[in-house]
Amino acid sequence: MTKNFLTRCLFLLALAMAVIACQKEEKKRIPMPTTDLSKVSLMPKPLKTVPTHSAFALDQFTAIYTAKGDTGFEQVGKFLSKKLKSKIDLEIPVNQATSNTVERIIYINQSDSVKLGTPEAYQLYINQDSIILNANTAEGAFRGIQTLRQLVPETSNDTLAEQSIWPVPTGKITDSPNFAYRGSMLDVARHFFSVEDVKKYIDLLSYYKINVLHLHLSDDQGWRIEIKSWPKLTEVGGSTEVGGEAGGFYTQEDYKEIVRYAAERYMTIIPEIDMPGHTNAASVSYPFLNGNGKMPKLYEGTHVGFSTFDTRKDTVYAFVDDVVREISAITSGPYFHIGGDESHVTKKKDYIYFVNKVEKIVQKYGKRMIGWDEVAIADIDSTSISHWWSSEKNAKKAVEKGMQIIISPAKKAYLDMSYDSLSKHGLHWAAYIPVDTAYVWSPEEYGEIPLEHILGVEAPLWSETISNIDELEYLAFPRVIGYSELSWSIPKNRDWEDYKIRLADQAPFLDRMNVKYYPSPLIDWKKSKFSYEKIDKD
Ligand code: TNX
Repeated sequence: MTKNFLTRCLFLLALAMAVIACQKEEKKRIPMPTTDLSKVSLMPKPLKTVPTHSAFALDQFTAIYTAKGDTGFEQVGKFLSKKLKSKIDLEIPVNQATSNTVERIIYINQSDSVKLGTPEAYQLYINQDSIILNANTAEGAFRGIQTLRQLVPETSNDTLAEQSIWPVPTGKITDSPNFAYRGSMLDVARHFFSVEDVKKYIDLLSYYKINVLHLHLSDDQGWRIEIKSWPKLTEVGGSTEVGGEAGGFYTQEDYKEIVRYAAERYMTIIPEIDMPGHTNAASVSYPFLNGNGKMPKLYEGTHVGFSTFDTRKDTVYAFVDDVVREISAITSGPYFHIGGDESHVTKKKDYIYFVNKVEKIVQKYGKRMIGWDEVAIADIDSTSISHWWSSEKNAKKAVEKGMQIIISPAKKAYLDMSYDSLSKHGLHWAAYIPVDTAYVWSPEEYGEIPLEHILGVEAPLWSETISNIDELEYLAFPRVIGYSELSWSIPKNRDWEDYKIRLADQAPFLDRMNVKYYPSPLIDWKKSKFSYEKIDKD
């Protein structure tokens, strides 16, 4: 055996290995959109899905048509077109005169026959040459197009046709929410978040059919909304935040823009002015408000429960009246949240006196009052709403008063609780909340709240430990997706094993949106098939 011969053998061996490697490469998974409607990872899970195992070929010959008039359907069609353009870079015309290039249509139809009992219900009929979305209201149609956005594959099926086609699996989806109120809360008081950040959060939430964003606009560390009759609230009270950074606030124009942007996504903004506790920033701005007997100073720490308004002064109620009036005038939704939590330095009788009076002020300006669960100890009206975060006793008291309850138990639904002891952000006074704990519980059975008293579910995100959008996203995603399913989908359709696969399949969307979600080790993100099925080349 010469050296030369050996070199040649080694060379041939290397070549053979390279060829085998190439063949293996060939056999690698090629993403192929599924034609099985029941296999697409929809989030939240729809009420009912019936696959018919074929595909609607979404392509350049597709057009969107909608119900006309001022019903809002045309805007929904345009929203869909815009979102598909950014997803797959395809321009889909909306309500343009029929031309002979149109081969397939998406029709967004106003239909009174959708008998699902809620304004947000919709039906999707996907056939080979048409997709028909039926809804009673544009709000229902808007929820329906979120499902349709999720049905369109991320990449086209280039191998099967001359032009790009995005096959949408055929079948029928019938859908309607389990709860009318599906929310998240953002604390913009402990750390301020810009209008752009809030808009991004709204846009992401609306993709998952969440329809309420509650903004915690004031706390000890900051006052975040312009009140024209009391300008120092923002000049002084808005000037700092936890950690001593610059703080910030929304002008009324900013706030109106947030409300408008949310309304475009059929989302209600709920303003919260937390009182009579959590009011240090207001009292620093106008010291006559203060009732804790100390000289108020700007506060950049994270303790709670040390501040209170002086509940026995008429001028305090004149102040509250102005604040509620100005904010209510620029809030299109029906609710006003008065906080009412952790008023540890307010005497019980003063607290009751205060809440009773403020409830009337809120009603005077045409809003329904919401308060954290403590408010149930006052003489509350049955039309007001209790926001259960901590005390089951208070929640039951609210039920006895005939009130509706929003379910936000800190142990299960607080987005500011860390995932585990290694988490970069968050607190853990209530619990560690890994992604499975966040999902595997039932709002319907949490405590003994009769179902008819449950308005819905909300996941609050307190911001003591987060100061920018990346950190916000780290705590909110992916858990908030689970809360969307807990509030939209019926218990029978919720299952952790099935959910965690669908959750992994959210990665391409979240990545495309540049969402810095927490890559929980409980989720097999890599194994995700991204809504595609494997095709075997053999
Ligand atoms: C309790 S929940 C609070 C907030 C804190 C939060 C931190 C509630 C009504 N009050 O003031 O930010 O815990 O997790």
